[in-house]
Amino acid sequence: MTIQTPTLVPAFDVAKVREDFPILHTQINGKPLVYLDNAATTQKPRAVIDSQVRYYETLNANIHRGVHTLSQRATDEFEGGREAVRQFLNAGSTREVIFTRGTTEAINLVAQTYARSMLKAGDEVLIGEAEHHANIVPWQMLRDSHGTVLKVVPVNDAGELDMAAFEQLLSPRTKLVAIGHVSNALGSINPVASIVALAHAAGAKVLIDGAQSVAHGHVDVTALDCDFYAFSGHKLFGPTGIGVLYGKAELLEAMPPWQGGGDMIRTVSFERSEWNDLPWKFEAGTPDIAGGIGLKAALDYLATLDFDGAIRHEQALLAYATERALKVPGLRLIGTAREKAAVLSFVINGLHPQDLGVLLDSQGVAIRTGHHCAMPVLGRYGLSGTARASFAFYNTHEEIDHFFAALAKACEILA
Ligand code: 7TS
Repeated sequence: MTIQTPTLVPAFDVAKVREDFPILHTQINGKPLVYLDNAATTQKPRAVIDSQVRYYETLNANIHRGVHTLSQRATDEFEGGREAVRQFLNAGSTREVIFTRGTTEAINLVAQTYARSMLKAGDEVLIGEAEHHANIVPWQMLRDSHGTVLKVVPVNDAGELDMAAFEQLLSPRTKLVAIGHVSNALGSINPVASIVALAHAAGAKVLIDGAQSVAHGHVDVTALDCDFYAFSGHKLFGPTGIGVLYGKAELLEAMPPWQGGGDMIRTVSFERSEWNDLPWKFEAGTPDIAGGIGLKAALDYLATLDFDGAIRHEQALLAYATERALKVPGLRLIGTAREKAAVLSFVINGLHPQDLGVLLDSQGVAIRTGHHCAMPVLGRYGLSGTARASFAFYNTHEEIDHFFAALAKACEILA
């Protein structure tokens, strides 16, 4: 993920972009919606919403199995989604793009197929301290069933991965490094290119959890040279229910399938079955066809945007919100990494994050409160939850002003 530093370029036209997102013009509790929960899920542009109606009105048929025209059209569009993802990630081939339900399923796929077949008792899996539960629990399950060892790379007080500790923990026993690209609880951007290079030098493979990165910067899996990369469509302006596991073809070829059923086989007899080619070997059963088509619509939409401008705009929002947050009495920022994306996580002296969330909601402001499915790293800061505002390119400076006015009111009520 590359975030470029600002240069003299035209400003990103946020007002125009907001027109593309119908939900941004709704009222919540009688107030204009200020949607700052983008790390949980992003809103959908009209093009994505329309793609769903168009699919069910004009294309609906099961894919990969019908000779009839509708089935072929649906298949072409769904597979077109795969090609759009390939281009978006700069993967070498659509064989390397597996559709899943989301990041969680993509990580579980790697844990249950790659790791179960390639790792043996005593082999080590390295994860970061700030991982989402989706990148912790599958490795614990593997450890408990398989005897692998789970090791954790700590973060420093700012929420940055301790790279010296990472290098120390890497050893010939390390077989897999599973690391988030961007932390959902802290916003820290991990130096994934260095992590991949170091891990490869030690003989380990690397899985990157890209759930929080794809919407906030360019990702190039070929340049990164990562072995696996996972993300969710719904955090990238696409529908829920569809996500992606990118994997290097030679690894995917060597991995056994995980779910058995239709579409993932070439032949079946009662004695034995032969697996289908990549990527379908990992896609048993009817997939989320509308989801794949909707994800393509999201990627097509992003391609029409000034994405570099969008990223700069988001970085400006983050800088502005951070500056304002530091002036709020009693506010403590959780996650102050030098390289950060789109997340402002905080606590305020003695106030329960959930109370803040409820009072903000009553003023139309949507944030997330709680442990953000990252309990271990919050524990590191002695917390069980934070309030988290997370931004997308359609947010505005005015919305941040509104958020801080609502926050001041909430603090006044709770004081
Ligand atoms: N990994 C990271 C880093 C995440 O932030 C999330 C979801 C996931 C994995 C799981 O993604 P899913 O689409 O499979 O559910 N994070 C959040 C969040 O921060 N608030 O709600 C969901």
